Amino acid sequence: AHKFWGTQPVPQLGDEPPLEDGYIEPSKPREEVRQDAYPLPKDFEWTTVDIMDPTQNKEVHDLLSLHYVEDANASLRFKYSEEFLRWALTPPGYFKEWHVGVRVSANKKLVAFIAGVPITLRVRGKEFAASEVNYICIHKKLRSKRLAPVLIKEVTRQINLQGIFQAIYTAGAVIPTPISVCRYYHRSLNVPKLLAVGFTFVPRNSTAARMIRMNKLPDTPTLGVRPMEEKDVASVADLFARYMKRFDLAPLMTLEDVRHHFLSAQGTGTIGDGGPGRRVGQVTWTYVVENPATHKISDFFSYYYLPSTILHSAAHDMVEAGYLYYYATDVAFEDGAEADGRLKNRLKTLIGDALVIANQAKMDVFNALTLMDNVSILNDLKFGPGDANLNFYLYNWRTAKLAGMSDEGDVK
Ligand code: YNC
Ligand code: MG
Repeated sequence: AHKFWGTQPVPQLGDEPPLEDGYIEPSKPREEVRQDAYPLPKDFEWTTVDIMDPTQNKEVHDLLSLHYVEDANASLRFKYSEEFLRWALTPPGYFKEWHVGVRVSANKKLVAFIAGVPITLRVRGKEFAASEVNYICIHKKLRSKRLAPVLIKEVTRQINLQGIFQAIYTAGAVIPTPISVCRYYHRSLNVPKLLAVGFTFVPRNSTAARMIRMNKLPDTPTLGVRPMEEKDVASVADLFARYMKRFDLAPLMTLEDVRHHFLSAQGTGTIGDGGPGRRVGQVTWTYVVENPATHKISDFFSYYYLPSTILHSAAHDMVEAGYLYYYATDVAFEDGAEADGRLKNRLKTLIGDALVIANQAKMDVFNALTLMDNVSILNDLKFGPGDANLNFYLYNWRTAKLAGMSDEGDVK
Protein backbone atom coordinates (compact mmCIF):
# COMPACT_ATOMS: atom_id res chain seq x y z
CA ALA A 1 0.00 0.00 0.00
CA HIS A 2 3.01 2.30 0.57
CA LYS A 3 4.57 2.55 -2.87
CA PHE A 4 7.39 4.73 -1.56
CA TRP A 5 7.82 3.76 2.07
CA GLY A 6 7.74 0.08 1.10
CA THR A 7 11.09 0.67 -0.68
CA GLN A 8 12.82 2.47 2.20
CA PRO A 9 15.03 1.11 5.03
CA VAL A 10 12.37 1.48 7.70
CA PRO A 11 10.58 -1.25 9.64
CA GLN A 12 7.59 -2.39 7.58
CA LEU A 13 4.15 -2.87 9.10
CA GLY A 14 3.93 -6.33 10.61
CA ASP A 15 7.71 -6.80 11.02
CA GLU A 16 8.69 -8.72 14.15
CA PRO A 17 10.31 -6.62 16.90
CA PRO A 18 14.11 -6.80 16.34
CA LEU A 19 16.32 -9.04 18.47
CA GLU A 20 19.00 -6.39 18.50
CA ASP A 21 19.05 -2.65 17.79
CA GLY A 22 20.99 -1.50 14.75
CA TYR A 23 20.95 -0.30 11.17
CA ILE A 24 18.75 -1.84 8.47
CA GLU A 25 21.10 -1.04 5.56
CA PRO A 26 24.86 -0.62 6.00
CA SER A 27 26.44 2.80 5.42
CA LYS A 28 28.23 3.38 2.10
CA PRO A 29 31.50 5.09 1.29
CA ARG A 30 30.96 8.54 -0.22
CA GLU A 31 31.85 7.44 -3.75
CA GLU A 32 29.07 4.82 -3.69
CA VAL A 33 26.41 7.40 -2.81
CA ARG A 34 24.50 8.58 -5.88
CA GLN A 35 26.38 11.64 -7.13
CA ASP A 36 23.71 13.38 -9.23
CA ALA A 37 20.44 14.92 -8.06
CA TYR A 38 17.22 12.97 -8.55
CA PRO A 39 15.25 14.10 -11.60
CA LEU A 40 12.41 16.54 -11.03
CA PRO A 41 9.34 16.90 -13.23
CA LYS A 42 10.06 19.28 -16.12
CA ASP A 43 9.60 22.99 -15.34
CA PHE A 44 11.08 22.55 -11.83
CA GLU A 45 14.64 22.82 -10.52
CA TRP A 46 16.52 22.11 -7.28
CA THR A 47 17.86 24.89 -5.11
CA THR A 48 20.02 24.88 -2.01
CA VAL A 49 18.35 27.33 0.36
CA ASP A 50 20.68 29.67 2.24
CA ILE A 51 18.58 30.21 5.35
CA MET A 52 21.06 32.85 6.61
CA ASP A 53 20.18 34.99 3.59
CA PRO A 54 17.18 37.15 4.64
CA THR A 55 15.54 36.90 1.20
CA GLN A 56 15.68 33.09 1.12
CA ASN A 57 14.73 32.87 4.80
CA LYS A 58 11.59 34.86 3.95
CA GLU A 59 10.85 32.64 0.93
CA VAL A 60 10.78 29.56 3.17
CA HIS A 61 8.74 31.44 5.78
CA ASP A 62 6.22 32.51 3.14
CA LEU A 63 5.91 29.00 1.63
CA LEU A 64 5.33 27.44 5.05
CA SER A 65 2.95 30.21 6.15
CA LEU A 66 0.59 29.34 3.29
CA HIS A 67 1.18 25.60 2.76
CA TYR A 68 2.57 23.93 5.89
CA VAL A 69 0.85 21.79 8.55
CA GLU A 70 -2.81 22.42 9.38
CA ASP A 71 -4.93 20.80 12.06
CA ALA A 72 -7.54 18.17 11.14
CA ASN A 73 -10.34 20.74 10.63
CA ALA A 74 -8.12 23.12 8.60
CA SER A 75 -8.78 25.86 11.16
CA LEU A 76 -5.17 26.51 12.20
CA ARG A 77 -1.87 26.47 10.29
CA PHE A 78 1.62 26.69 11.85
CA LYS A 79 3.26 30.03 11.23
CA TYR A 80 6.99 29.59 11.82
CA SER A 81 8.74 32.96 12.07
CA GLU A 82 11.86 33.77 10.08
CA GLU A 83 13.85 33.84 13.34
CA PHE A 84 12.49 30.41 14.28
CA LEU A 85 13.46 28.85 10.94
CA ARG A 86 16.94 30.37 11.05
CA TRP A 87 17.41 29.00 14.57
CA ALA A 88 15.97 25.55 13.83
CA LEU A 89 18.03 25.03 10.66
CA THR A 90 21.44 26.25 11.84
CA PRO A 91 22.55 24.14 14.82
CA PRO A 92 26.32 23.61 15.21
CA GLY A 93 27.77 21.73 12.23
CA TYR A 94 24.71 22.26 10.00
CA PHE A 95 25.01 21.72 6.26
CA LYS A 96 23.51 24.23 3.86
CA GLU A 97 23.10 21.38 1.34
CA TRP A 98 20.58 19.70 3.67
CA HIS A 99 18.17 22.63 3.16
CA VAL A 100 16.62 21.49 -0.09
CA GLY A 101 14.18 23.57 -2.12
CA VAL A 102 12.34 23.23 -5.41
CA ARG A 103 11.73 26.25 -7.64
CA VAL A 104 9.63 26.79 -10.74
CA SER A 105 12.28 27.11 -13.48
CA ALA A 106 10.47 29.92 -15.31
CA ASN A 107 10.03 32.40 -12.45
CA LYS A 108 12.18 30.86 -9.66
CA LYS A 109 9.25 30.74 -7.23
CA LEU A 110 9.96 28.44 -4.26
CA VAL A 111 7.24 25.76 -4.27
CA ALA A 112 8.63 22.93 -2.13
CA PHE A 113 11.04 22.46 0.74
CA ILE A 114 12.53 19.85 3.09
CA ALA A 115 15.31 20.24 5.63
CA GLY A 116 17.72 18.14 7.64
CA VAL A 117 20.01 19.14 10.51
CA PRO A 118 22.68 17.08 12.26
CA ILE A 119 21.89 15.52 15.63
CA THR A 120 23.57 12.94 17.84
CA LEU A 121 21.08 10.40 19.14
CA ARG A 122 21.03 7.83 21.85
CA VAL A 123 18.44 5.14 21.31
CA ARG A 124 18.43 2.82 24.30
CA GLY A 125 22.11 1.90 24.78
CA LYS A 126 23.42 2.98 21.39
CA GLU A 127 24.71 6.39 20.32
CA PHE A 128 25.04 7.45 16.71
CA ALA A 129 25.31 10.48 14.43
CA ALA A 130 22.04 11.13 12.62
CA SER A 131 19.98 13.79 10.91
CA GLU A 132 16.69 15.30 12.00
CA VAL A 133 14.41 15.81 9.00
CA ASN A 134 11.54 18.28 9.15
CA TYR A 135 9.63 21.03 7.32
CA ILE A 136 8.65 19.01 4.26
CA CYS A 137 6.22 21.26 2.46
CA ILE A 138 4.74 21.18 -1.03
CA HIS A 139 2.67 24.02 -2.49
CA LYS A 140 -1.03 23.09 -2.35
CA LYS A 141 -1.32 23.17 -6.16
CA LEU A 142 1.41 20.50 -6.47
CA ARG A 143 0.01 17.97 -4.02
CA SER A 144 -0.56 14.24 -4.68
CA LYS A 145 1.88 14.19 -7.61
CA ARG A 146 4.47 11.98 -5.85
CA LEU A 147 6.81 14.92 -5.34
CA ALA A 148 7.25 14.15 -1.63
CA PRO A 149 9.20 10.92 -2.29
CA VAL A 150 11.54 12.87 -4.61
CA LEU A 151 12.18 15.49 -1.92
CA ILE A 152 12.81 12.79 0.68
CA LYS A 153 15.20 10.88 -1.61
CA GLU A 154 17.11 14.06 -2.47
CA VAL A 155 17.56 15.17 1.16
CA THR A 156 18.58 11.58 2.00
CA ARG A 157 21.21 11.72 -0.76
CA GLN A 158 22.57 15.02 0.55
CA ILE A 159 22.70 13.60 4.08
CA ASN A 160 24.39 10.40 2.86
CA LEU A 161 27.00 12.51 1.04
CA GLN A 162 28.07 13.78 4.49
CA GLY A 163 28.42 10.22 5.78
CA ILE A 164 25.15 10.11 7.74
CA PHE A 165 22.76 7.19 7.16
CA GLN A 166 20.23 7.50 10.02
CA ALA A 167 17.46 10.01 10.69
CA ILE A 168 14.77 10.90 13.17
CA TYR A 169 11.55 12.62 12.15
CA THR A 170 8.05 13.24 13.43
CA ALA A 171 4.77 13.63 11.59
CA GLY A 172 1.05 13.72 12.14
CA ALA A 173 0.80 11.27 9.24
CA VAL A 174 0.95 7.54 9.99
CA ILE A 175 3.49 5.82 7.71
CA PRO A 176 5.72 2.75 8.25
CA THR A 177 6.45 2.56 11.16
CA PRO A 178 6.16 4.72 14.29
CA ILE A 179 8.58 3.92 17.14
CA SER A 180 6.28 5.91 19.42
CA VAL A 181 3.07 7.91 19.33
CA CYS A 182 2.55 10.99 21.47
CA ARG A 183 -0.56 13.05 22.05
CA TYR A 184 -0.65 16.87 22.13
CA TYR A 185 -1.99 18.43 25.32
CA HIS A 186 -3.07 22.06 25.67
CA ARG A 187 -3.14 24.38 28.66
CA SER A 188 -5.36 27.44 28.18
CA LEU A 189 -3.82 30.76 29.20
CA ASN A 190 -5.94 33.41 27.45
CA VAL A 191 -9.38 31.84 27.94
CA PRO A 192 -11.51 34.68 26.47
CA LYS A 193 -9.50 34.66 23.23
CA LEU A 194 -9.47 30.85 22.95
CA LEU A 195 -13.24 30.85 23.39
CA ALA A 196 -13.68 33.68 20.85
CA VAL A 197 -11.79 31.79 18.15
CA GLY A 198 -13.40 28.43 18.93
CA PHE A 199 -10.21 26.76 20.14
CA THR A 200 -11.97 25.83 23.39
CA PHE A 201 -15.62 25.61 24.39
CA VAL A 202 -17.55 26.19 27.58
CA PRO A 203 -18.70 22.74 28.75
CA ARG A 204 -22.38 22.34 29.62
CA ASN A 205 -21.67 22.29 33.36
CA SER A 206 -19.43 25.41 33.35
CA THR A 207 -19.34 29.09 32.44
CA ALA A 208 -16.75 31.33 30.77
CA ALA A 209 -16.17 33.11 34.11
CA ARG A 210 -15.53 29.80 35.86
CA MET A 211 -13.11 28.71 33.14
CA ILE A 212 -11.20 31.97 33.45
CA ARG A 213 -11.00 31.53 37.24
CA MET A 214 -9.90 27.88 36.93
CA ASN A 215 -7.06 28.75 34.55
CA LYS A 216 -5.82 31.83 36.41
CA LEU A 217 -2.08 31.76 37.12
CA PRO A 218 0.02 33.56 39.74
CA ASP A 219 1.77 36.77 38.61
CA THR A 220 5.20 35.54 39.68
CA PRO A 221 6.94 32.16 39.49
CA THR A 222 7.29 30.02 42.62
CA LEU A 223 10.94 28.99 42.20
CA GLY A 224 13.58 31.70 41.89
CA VAL A 225 13.86 31.28 38.13
CA ARG A 226 15.80 33.70 35.93
CA PRO A 227 16.57 33.71 32.18
CA MET A 228 19.49 31.46 31.24
CA GLU A 229 22.77 33.26 30.51
CA GLU A 230 26.04 32.37 28.82
CA LYS A 231 27.64 31.56 32.20
CA ASP A 232 25.06 28.77 32.70
CA VAL A 233 25.91 26.78 29.56
CA ALA A 234 28.24 24.21 31.15
CA SER A 235 26.00 23.64 34.15
CA VAL A 236 22.84 23.31 32.04
CA ALA A 237 24.65 20.92 29.66
CA ASP A 238 25.69 18.71 32.58
CA LEU A 239 22.21 18.68 34.12
CA PHE A 240 20.59 18.05 30.73
CA ALA A 241 22.90 15.08 30.00
CA ARG A 242 22.21 13.48 33.37
CA TYR A 243 18.46 14.02 33.20
CA MET A 244 18.11 12.65 29.67
CA LYS A 245 19.51 9.30 30.84
CA ARG A 246 16.02 8.71 32.23
CA PHE A 247 14.71 8.19 28.68
CA ASP A 248 15.19 5.59 25.96
CA LEU A 249 15.48 8.14 23.16
CA ALA A 250 17.37 11.40 23.61
CA PRO A 251 19.73 13.77 21.82
CA LEU A 252 23.28 14.19 23.08
CA MET A 253 24.33 17.82 23.22
CA THR A 254 27.78 19.39 23.24
CA LEU A 255 28.27 22.77 24.95
CA GLU A 256 27.82 24.40 21.53
CA ASP A 257 24.55 22.50 21.02
CA VAL A 258 23.27 23.61 24.44
CA ARG A 259 24.20 27.21 23.68
CA HIS A 260 22.41 27.01 20.33
CA HIS A 261 19.25 25.21 21.43
CA PHE A 262 18.67 27.03 24.72
CA LEU A 263 20.43 30.38 24.50
CA SER A 264 20.85 31.60 20.93
CA ALA A 265 17.20 32.32 20.13
CA GLN A 266 16.28 34.46 23.12
CA GLY A 267 15.88 37.56 20.93
CA THR A 268 17.55 40.95 21.30
CA GLY A 269 17.27 43.76 23.81
CA THR A 270 15.73 43.31 27.24
CA ILE A 271 12.52 41.55 28.21
CA GLY A 272 9.65 43.83 27.30
CA ASP A 273 11.23 45.28 24.14
CA GLY A 274 9.30 42.79 22.00
CA GLY A 275 6.02 43.30 23.86
CA PRO A 276 5.09 42.18 27.39
CA GLY A 277 7.46 39.44 28.57
CA ARG A 278 9.25 39.22 25.22
CA ARG A 279 12.46 40.36 23.62
CA VAL A 280 12.51 41.40 19.95
CA GLY A 281 12.48 38.28 17.75
CA GLN A 282 12.40 35.95 20.76
CA VAL A 283 11.85 32.27 19.86
CA THR A 284 12.85 30.42 23.05
CA TRP A 285 12.45 31.14 26.74
CA THR A 286 14.96 29.20 28.84
CA TYR A 287 14.86 29.76 32.60
CA VAL A 288 17.14 28.32 35.25
CA VAL A 289 17.19 27.86 39.02
CA GLU A 290 20.65 28.61 40.39
CA ASN A 291 21.76 27.06 43.67
CA PRO A 292 22.92 30.10 45.67
CA ALA A 293 25.65 28.14 47.48
CA THR A 294 27.25 26.25 44.58
CA HIS A 295 26.09 28.48 41.69
CA LYS A 296 25.23 25.23 39.89
CA ILE A 297 21.97 25.05 37.96
CA SER A 298 19.58 22.76 39.82
CA ASP A 299 16.65 23.07 37.39
CA PHE A 300 15.83 24.51 34.02
CA PHE A 301 12.96 24.62 31.56
CA SER A 302 12.69 25.83 28.00
CA TYR A 303 9.76 26.53 25.73
CA TYR A 304 9.53 27.87 22.20
CA TYR A 305 7.11 30.27 20.56
CA LEU A 306 5.28 28.94 17.51
CA PRO A 307 2.12 30.83 16.54
CA SER A 308 -0.55 29.47 14.24
CA THR A 309 -2.63 31.37 11.73
CA ILE A 310 -6.35 31.15 12.45
CA LEU A 311 -7.88 30.33 9.09
CA HIS A 312 -11.45 31.43 9.63
CA SER A 313 -12.21 33.68 12.56
CA ALA A 314 -13.20 37.30 12.33
CA ALA A 315 -12.09 37.97 15.92
CA HIS A 316 -8.34 37.19 15.72
CA ASP A 317 -5.81 36.15 13.09
CA MET A 318 -3.24 34.27 15.23
CA VAL A 319 -3.03 31.91 18.16
CA GLU A 320 0.11 32.65 20.17
CA ALA A 321 1.37 29.28 21.40
CA GLY A 322 4.26 28.23 23.62
CA TYR A 323 5.53 24.64 23.28
CA LEU A 324 7.26 22.91 26.16
CA TYR A 325 10.78 21.99 25.01
CA TYR A 326 13.39 20.43 27.32
CA TYR A 327 13.65 20.66 31.11
CA ALA A 328 15.52 18.94 33.91
CA THR A 329 15.77 18.93 37.67
CA ASP A 330 18.38 17.70 40.13
CA VAL A 331 15.58 16.38 42.32
CA ALA A 332 15.47 13.35 39.99
CA PHE A 333 18.83 12.24 41.46
CA GLU A 334 17.79 12.39 45.13
CA ASP A 335 17.26 8.96 46.70
CA GLY A 336 13.67 7.81 46.50
CA ALA A 337 12.46 11.08 44.91
CA GLU A 338 10.59 9.34 42.15
CA ALA A 339 8.91 6.78 44.44
CA ASP A 340 7.75 9.25 47.11
CA GLY A 341 6.43 11.90 44.69
CA ARG A 342 9.14 14.52 45.29
CA LEU A 343 10.15 14.46 41.62
CA LYS A 344 6.60 14.84 40.43
CA ASN A 345 6.02 17.75 42.84
CA ARG A 346 9.17 19.51 41.73
CA LEU A 347 8.24 19.12 38.07
CA LYS A 348 4.77 20.46 38.80
CA THR A 349 6.30 23.56 40.35
CA LEU A 350 8.94 23.95 37.63
CA ILE A 351 6.59 23.56 34.65
CA GLY A 352 4.00 25.58 36.57
CA ASP A 353 6.59 28.37 36.51
CA ALA A 354 6.98 27.88 32.75
CA LEU A 355 3.22 28.54 32.50
CA VAL A 356 3.63 31.76 34.52
CA ILE A 357 6.47 32.97 32.27
CA ALA A 358 4.52 32.02 29.12
CA ASN A 359 1.48 33.85 30.44
CA GLN A 360 3.60 36.96 31.10
CA ALA A 361 4.82 36.70 27.49
CA LYS A 362 1.16 36.78 26.38
CA MET A 363 0.96 33.27 24.99
CA ASP A 364 -2.67 32.24 24.47
CA VAL A 365 -2.04 28.54 25.01
CA PHE A 366 0.80 26.33 26.21
CA ASN A 367 1.28 22.94 24.52
CA ALA A 368 3.08 19.78 25.55
CA LEU A 369 3.41 16.22 24.29
CA THR A 370 3.03 12.99 26.25
CA LEU A 371 6.79 12.42 26.40
CA MET A 372 9.62 12.73 28.93
CA ASP A 373 8.00 13.08 32.40
CA ASN A 374 5.10 15.18 31.10
CA VAL A 375 2.35 12.62 31.62
CA SER A 376 2.88 12.77 35.41
CA ILE A 377 2.05 16.49 35.61
CA LEU A 378 -0.26 17.36 32.70
CA ASN A 379 -3.56 16.80 34.52
CA ASP A 380 -2.50 18.60 37.71
CA LEU A 381 -1.34 21.61 35.69
CA LYS A 382 -4.73 21.72 33.90
CA PHE A 383 -3.60 20.59 30.48
CA GLY A 384 -6.29 18.82 28.48
CA PRO A 385 -5.84 16.32 25.64
CA GLY A 386 -6.00 17.68 22.08
CA ASP A 387 -7.15 15.96 18.89
CA ALA A 388 -3.72 15.54 17.36
CA ASN A 389 -1.06 12.86 17.71
CA LEU A 390 2.59 13.17 16.82
CA ASN A 391 4.25 10.00 15.48
CA PHE A 392 7.99 9.48 15.98
CA TYR A 393 10.11 7.69 13.37
CA LEU A 394 13.66 6.50 12.86
CA TYR A 395 15.13 5.99 9.38
CA ASN A 396 17.47 3.03 8.87
CA TRP A 397 17.50 2.06 12.55
CA ARG A 398 15.71 -0.86 14.19
CA THR A 399 14.55 -0.75 17.77
CA ALA A 400 11.51 -2.10 19.59
CA LYS A 401 8.61 0.31 20.30
CA LEU A 402 9.63 2.82 22.91
CA ALA A 403 8.07 2.90 26.34
CA GLY A 404 8.40 6.11 28.25
CA MET A 405 6.52 8.01 25.62
CA SER A 406 2.91 7.03 26.03
CA ASP A 407 1.25 5.11 23.29
CA GLU A 408 -2.29 5.88 22.18
CA GLY A 409 -4.71 4.80 24.87
CA ASP A 410 -1.89 4.45 27.37
CA VAL A 411 -2.03 8.07 28.55
CA LYS A 412 -2.76 8.24 32.28
C1 YNC B 1 5.02 12.85 5.71
N1 YNC B 1 4.55 13.82 6.49
O1 YNC B 1 2.81 8.26 2.57
P1 YNC B 1 3.58 6.10 0.19
S1 YNC B 1 6.13 16.35 9.04
C2 YNC B 1 6.69 11.31 5.21
N2 YNC B 1 6.21 12.32 5.98
O2 YNC B 1 4.14 7.62 0.24
P2 YNC B 1 2.93 12.96 -2.62
C3 YNC B 1 4.87 11.35 3.82
N3 YNC B 1 6.05 10.81 4.13
O3 YNC B 1 2.64 5.98 1.37
P3 YNC B 1 1.82 15.14 -1.08
C4 YNC B 1 4.30 12.39 4.57
N4 YNC B 1 3.13 12.71 4.02
O4 YNC B 1 2.87 5.95 -1.11
C5 YNC B 1 2.97 11.92 2.98
N5 YNC B 1 4.01 11.10 2.85
O5 YNC B 1 4.75 5.22 0.35
C6 YNC B 1 4.22 10.06 1.85
N6 YNC B 1 1.57 18.92 3.54
O6 YNC B 1 3.68 11.74 -1.91
C7 YNC B 1 2.98 9.26 1.60
N7 YNC B 1 4.28 18.47 6.25
O7 YNC B 1 3.95 13.92 -3.11
C8 YNC B 1 3.23 8.71 0.21
O8 YNC B 1 2.11 13.58 -1.38
C9 YNC B 1 3.93 9.86 -0.47
O9 YNC B 1 1.81 15.92 -2.34
C10 YNC B 1 2.95 10.70 -1.29
O10 YNC B 1 3.09 15.62 -0.20
C11 YNC B 1 3.20 15.30 1.16
O11 YNC B 1 8.13 17.45 7.91
C12 YNC B 1 3.43 16.58 1.98
O12 YNC B 1 2.08 18.19 6.57
C13 YNC B 1 3.43 16.21 3.47
O13 YNC B 1 3.14 19.78 2.17
C14 YNC B 1 4.79 17.16 1.61
O14 YNC B 1 1.06 16.99 1.86
C15 YNC B 1 2.31 17.59 1.64
O15 YNC B 1 0.63 15.21 -0.20
C16 YNC B 1 2.39 18.87 2.46
O16 YNC B 1 1.97 12.48 -3.63
C17 YNC B 1 1.50 20.06 4.45
O17 YNC B 1 4.49 10.67 0.57
C18 YNC B 1 2.75 20.11 5.29
C19 YNC B 1 2.98 18.84 6.08
C20 YNC B 1 4.67 17.31 6.99
C21 YNC B 1 5.32 17.72 8.28
C22 YNC B 1 7.75 16.48 8.46
C23 YNC B 1 8.65 15.29 8.67
C24 YNC B 1 9.12 14.85 7.31
C25 YNC B 1 9.75 13.49 7.30
C26 YNC B 1 10.06 13.03 5.90
C27 YNC B 1 10.73 11.69 5.89
C28 YNC B 1 12.18 11.80 6.21
C29 YNC B 1 12.84 10.44 6.17
C30 YNC B 1 14.26 10.53 6.66
C31 YNC B 1 15.21 10.91 5.55
C32 YNC B 1 16.45 10.07 5.70
C33 YNC B 1 17.67 10.89 5.91
C34 YNC B 1 18.83 10.01 6.16
C35 YNC B 1 19.74 9.37 6.38
MG1 MG C 1 3.16 15.86 -4.90
